Amino acid sequence: MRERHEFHVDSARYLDDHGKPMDDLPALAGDTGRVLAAYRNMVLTRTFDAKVIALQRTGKCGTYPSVLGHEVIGTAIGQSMAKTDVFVPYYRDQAAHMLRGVGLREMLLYWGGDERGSANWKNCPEDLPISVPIATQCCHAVGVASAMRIRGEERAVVCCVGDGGTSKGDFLESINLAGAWHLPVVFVAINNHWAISTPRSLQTGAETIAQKAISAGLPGHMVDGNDYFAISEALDTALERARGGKGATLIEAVTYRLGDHTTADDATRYRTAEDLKRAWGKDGIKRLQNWLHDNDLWDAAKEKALQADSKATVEQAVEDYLAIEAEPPTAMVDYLFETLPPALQTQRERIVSKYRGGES
Ligand SMILES: Cc1ncc(C[n+]2csc(CCOP(=O)(O)OP(=O)(O)O)c2C)c(N)n1
Ligand SMILES: [Mg+2]
Repeated sequence: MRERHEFHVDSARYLDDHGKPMDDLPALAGDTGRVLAAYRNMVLTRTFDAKVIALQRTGKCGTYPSVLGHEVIGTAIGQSMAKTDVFVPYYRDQAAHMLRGVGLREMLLYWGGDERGSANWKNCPEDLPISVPIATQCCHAVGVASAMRIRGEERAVVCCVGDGGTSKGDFLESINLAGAWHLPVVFVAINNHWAISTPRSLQTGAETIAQKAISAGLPGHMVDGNDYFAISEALDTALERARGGKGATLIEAVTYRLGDHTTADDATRYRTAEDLKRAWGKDGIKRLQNWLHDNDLWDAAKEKALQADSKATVEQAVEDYLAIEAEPPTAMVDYLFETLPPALQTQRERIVSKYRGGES
């Protein structure tokens, strides 16, 4: 006798590429304030992103990973999370940080290669600061989530990871633990089709990334990450489930990385203009803008005002950022230990002798 064990992965989207509903929308679409706030955050994120790239190109900012194409996912995360939840991000989560209380100036300080931005994390609930991990953050997320469970708190963790990150052992070990211990964590695997120059098709033999959840005993959902309603609904449901003690969820949010991997990359070397053009046709910001227009919630004048407002907000943040004097090169080692170990002490002396005025 044979028994059959069946598993499935569902996928969700509500709006077509032009913003026309393909199905009845979830109730959250009726929350006009929420939807408009989301649209504003997406536009601000995109404005900020373009400006940081320009700053990097003119030597005023360090290497920066563009968030182009991820604005809808980050915005939905920032909105769905409660203040008491903890965000464990990766390096392309600017849209969520903005809604979690991280200032644009603080992000500029971080990407500018100046860690003083970390002082301002006091404004954020208890989030882990921006970092540049591939999947190590998943281990941190289950650690934070198990602390919440031990303390019996009604809180949850949201952890972001890229499609490339889901090939790593620390991601797989973390979802396994989250499943075994029923931890209050929502993993958002952001499938932007690329891991630097490695395409999604070479990343894994699995048909979907969401199905990795099955091996860990978690629900796995695939959602269109350019569909604000689909991703928000999936997050709301998964977070409620986690906070209610029902365990973890893996959401695969599908989008496309519309920019280079970072400002140190040139994606034209490994992908075609046609692919990029096709991806722009699915842009989530334009899709939501069309929907807002169709529902008489938006017009050209409002768009013009929002663009001007976003630009002014970003310009002010840049002005504040540029007004802060850069740390001397010795700052690289000065805040690591109370007493510097000998090897770092030697490095510090070299910095001081090499750079006049290197002393802080
Ligand atoms: C352990 C480790 N291996 C490799 C790298 C170099 N690296 C940085 S980002 C990246 C690609 C990650 O791709 P993905 O997880 O899909 O995220 P995306 O950048 O597409 O958002 C790689 C290989 C690294 N930082 N750390
Ligand atoms: Mg990727």
